[in-house]
Amino acid sequence: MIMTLRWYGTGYDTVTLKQIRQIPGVRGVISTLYGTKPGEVWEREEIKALKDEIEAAGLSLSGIESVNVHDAIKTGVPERDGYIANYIETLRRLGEADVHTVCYNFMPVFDWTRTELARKRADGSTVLAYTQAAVDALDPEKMFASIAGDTNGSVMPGWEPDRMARVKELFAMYSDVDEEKLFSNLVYFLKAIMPVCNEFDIKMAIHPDDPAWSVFGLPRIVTSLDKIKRFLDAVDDPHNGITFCSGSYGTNPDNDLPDMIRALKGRIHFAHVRNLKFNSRDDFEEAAHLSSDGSFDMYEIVRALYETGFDGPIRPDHGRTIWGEVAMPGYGLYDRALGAAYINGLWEAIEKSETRK
Ligand SMILES: [Mn+2]
Repeated sequence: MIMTLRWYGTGYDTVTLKQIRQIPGVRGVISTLYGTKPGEVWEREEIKALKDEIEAAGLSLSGIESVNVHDAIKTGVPERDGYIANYIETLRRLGEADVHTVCYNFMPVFDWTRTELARKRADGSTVLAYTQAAVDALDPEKMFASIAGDTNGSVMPGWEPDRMARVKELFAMYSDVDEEKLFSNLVYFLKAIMPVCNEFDIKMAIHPDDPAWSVFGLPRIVTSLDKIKRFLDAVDDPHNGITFCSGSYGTNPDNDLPDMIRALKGRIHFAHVRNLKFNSRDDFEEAAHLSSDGSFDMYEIVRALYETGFDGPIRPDHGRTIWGEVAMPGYGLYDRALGAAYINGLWEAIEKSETRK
């Protein structure tokens, strides 16, 4: 595995490359051209500038999170072919720049859903949290306004204000898109992009839906092992793979995370590792990465990645906000650095105990 941290870019992130370089074992960052809009072709100069800046700091650009997929592709309207052509061109340019891992998602309207961005835990830290009752009581158009006060001035990826201003319109676009239609639109997209992925060895890593069930009646197709297998089989190419995000699949306690990792051997191209604490089945909050702080067995998750020969980029996922840091919720430096150190420690222990046998 290659330990990485997500980095939003100069001007967007409160964390600097210099700081990331000082986290032991972190070799790369996962980034994106944050200023681009879904559907645009990425400029070669901008890709190069991002890469050069990261490399000048002694790190690698280990992957892109995300190249966002335009709503026309997700909804399958006739304009999708033009947007797919643009997506292919962006992938080509990333491939030419020696980028080989691309994360994306196929979630309608909302990239991810939380009901609180700063729930206080017993230790005084604040975390993102989700309560089903709050979602059920909420008008989706007001979702953004209800959490916007807690973003510490950051623009939350997937919750950009200009996008949220169009929520009503977005819901209308998806009104006749059910799970089957969304699935066939995903397959159509994947079949179209596989040739360029093969040409440049670009591993596509779809991010799961978060949470792993339908919210606001919107369809969700990346939520469980059965559903993942269905689209991996539909486009059976090793470049069609997944991001294994423990904190997203883990929102559904029926998902056996280590078992999923083993079943998906060879198709996991990127790993997000984080822990959740369940207060009830319908209420969870993000925890420190340490197993005992949450509900997941992080040792078993990392062990399953090790045993399946996972060699892609891995990153600690959302961290708690601690030590007075002011940062984008989930994306401060301190707790993610602790998470990286912890995952590195688990990995070293597993590797050494395995090779000593
Ligand atoms: Mn994730």
